[in-house]
Amino acid sequence: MIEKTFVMVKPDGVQRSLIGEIVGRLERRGLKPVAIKMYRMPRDLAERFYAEHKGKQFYDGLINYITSGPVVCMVWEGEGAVAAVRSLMGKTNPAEAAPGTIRGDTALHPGKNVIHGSDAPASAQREINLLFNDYEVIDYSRIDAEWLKE
Ligand code: IDP
Ligand code: MG
Repeated sequence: MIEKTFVMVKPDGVQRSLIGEIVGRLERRGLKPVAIKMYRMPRDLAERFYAEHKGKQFYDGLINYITSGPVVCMVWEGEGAVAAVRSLMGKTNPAEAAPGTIRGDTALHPGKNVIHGSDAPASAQREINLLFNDYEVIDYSRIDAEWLKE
């Protein structure tokens, strides 16, 4: 199934010059970027974005972290895009993330884990709607489309 997923380079990823590395890995996997923008997340939006974590011990730190600097917000599309990005990202705690994954290769602490990716198609849609207007998500085909499917 062709899906869209929401991906964000978190403030530490931007500060540590990992935007290109992350975009490159998603491109190389065969996923197609359909929206990209740099953004500074206001606190109220961060709270809506991470509403499911309200009340957890790491919540305040998480909101401070995600609003601490610019992020790069993106929508990526492709066959099974949600799971593809989750597998490229690696586990939430970089200490447990496999080598070869983005977190396993670039991060050390769960509170600074470089990248966000939606965990299901429904949350992807919710997150895309929070960060993008319809006209910012581009509908186009790429020349390699035939070479990415059976
Ligand atoms: P995910 O980003 O892999 O989907 P979630 O469980 O949805 O992980 O948590 C959202 C974010 O909250 C994580 O990416 C991480 O930045 C932060 N977080 C989760 N657990 C911890 C923790 O134990 N300590 C500090 N930050 C955490
Ligand atoms: Mg999550």
